[in-house]
Amino acid sequence: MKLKALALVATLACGTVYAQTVEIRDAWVRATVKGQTATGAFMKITAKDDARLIGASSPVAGVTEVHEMKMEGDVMKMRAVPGGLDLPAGKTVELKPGGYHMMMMDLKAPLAKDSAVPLTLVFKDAKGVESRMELKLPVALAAPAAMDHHSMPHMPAARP
Ligand SMILES: [Cu+2]
Repeated sequence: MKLKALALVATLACGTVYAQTVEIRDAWVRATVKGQTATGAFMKITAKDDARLIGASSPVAGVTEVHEMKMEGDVMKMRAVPGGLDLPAGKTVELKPGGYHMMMMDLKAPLAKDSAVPLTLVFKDAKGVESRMELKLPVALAAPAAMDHHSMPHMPAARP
């Protein structure tokens, strides 16, 4: 069981997914428990040319939205990012706990640790052309430490 999980994480950590001009790294979804109906997905997104993340969907969730967390007085609040998330050319935008995140709501079933969740991202480039990217995200309890490339021992056998 442990070995299988490690292999999955290593594959995703070493693999990089490209749409035309967008790179996604270190993507993961937070595991949920029974009765929990929402969770967050996190990743690093780098667009080669100016673009915008305008939507997302997943078969495991009724609604998937890009959210941001903001302090309002003493209260941490989150809301959908109006018009989508700006991806300035060459700049890595990080979706992480406490900041921007992909909110997955109306979950149809609990997301078990070490499973994988399909996620489709929809981007719009500066010319208004939309493109889709299909991802498969590992489900974890917290940001997998192995996703830090620099601290990860290199295991050639585990590479795709
Ligand atoms: Cu949210």
